[in-house]
Amino acid sequence: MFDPTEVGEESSAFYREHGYLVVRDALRPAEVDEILGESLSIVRGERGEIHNYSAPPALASDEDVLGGVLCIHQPHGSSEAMLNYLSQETIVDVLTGVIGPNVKCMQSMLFIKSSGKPGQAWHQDEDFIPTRDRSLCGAWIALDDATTQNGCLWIIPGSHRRGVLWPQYPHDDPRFDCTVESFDFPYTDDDAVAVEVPAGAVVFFNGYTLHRSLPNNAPQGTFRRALVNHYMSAESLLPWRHEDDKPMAKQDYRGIVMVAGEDPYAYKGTSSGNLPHIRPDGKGGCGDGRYSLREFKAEGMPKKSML
Ligand SMILES: O=C(O)CCC(=O)C(=O)O
Repeated sequence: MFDPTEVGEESSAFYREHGYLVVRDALRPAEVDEILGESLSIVRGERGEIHNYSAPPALASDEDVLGGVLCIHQPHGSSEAMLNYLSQETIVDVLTGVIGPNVKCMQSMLFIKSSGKPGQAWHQDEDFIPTRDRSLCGAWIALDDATTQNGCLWIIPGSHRRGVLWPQYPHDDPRFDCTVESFDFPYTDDDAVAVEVPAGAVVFFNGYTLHRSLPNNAPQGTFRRALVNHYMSAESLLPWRHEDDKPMAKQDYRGIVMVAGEDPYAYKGTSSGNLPHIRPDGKGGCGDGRYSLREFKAEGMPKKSML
């Protein structure tokens, strides 16, 4: 695993070749502490309402409050600190190296992932956030030391290169949350590397790179927190949400934040974006229509929505 402290052409070349890159000490300890403090305020409901989430009683302990949440999507929609961290200096340096001079962000996710919480099954982020030029890049900021025990990322190096989106199915594997799983790709779990990183490191990964995380099996009362921000080239339209009656080829989601360079579509304006919301962790089941891979292959596509 290439693991530079300095970013530059060599690290961009590694990213292009392997589909990911680790930058240690990308954030100073004070920056990590600020994000952790802000995370607690968000989960306590002090930064405004979060769709499908009820803020806990004021007297609840920090551990209990954090322990109830797997992930909050779009925290930058309610927290100014989270919004500012979209443009953190080292992160933007790497992004302009691997994406180009003009970079926009469309998503943030704050994973709290306390002990006992599930991981995310194999997937490619471009399946969920399609770009037109394969420029999607996740910047996964470790807020705690991430280990195989507490559910670090696993990545299949080079899996982005073919530019293929593999099929997905609604798995029934209790190790993972309810999001669909990619399958039928020409790699095995043995091809994956565990990306164990200290707090303050950032893992950058391409939108076609297959990745997953396993459950947090660390002792009760501990967390594997990470803030994951997603970026792409500002030149690409973003056909992410069907917002009006435009044909598919013209769809361009504008709930974006520019973090570098110029927005060639600035004349369209921006929208406020998806509201902050909670990601279901599958506790209590994932609903009907979950399949083992064998059943899925035998029975074909389920009628219900797979997402
Ligand atoms: O942090 C994790 O456990 C999973 C993150 C992930 O899969 C993603 O950001 O796409």
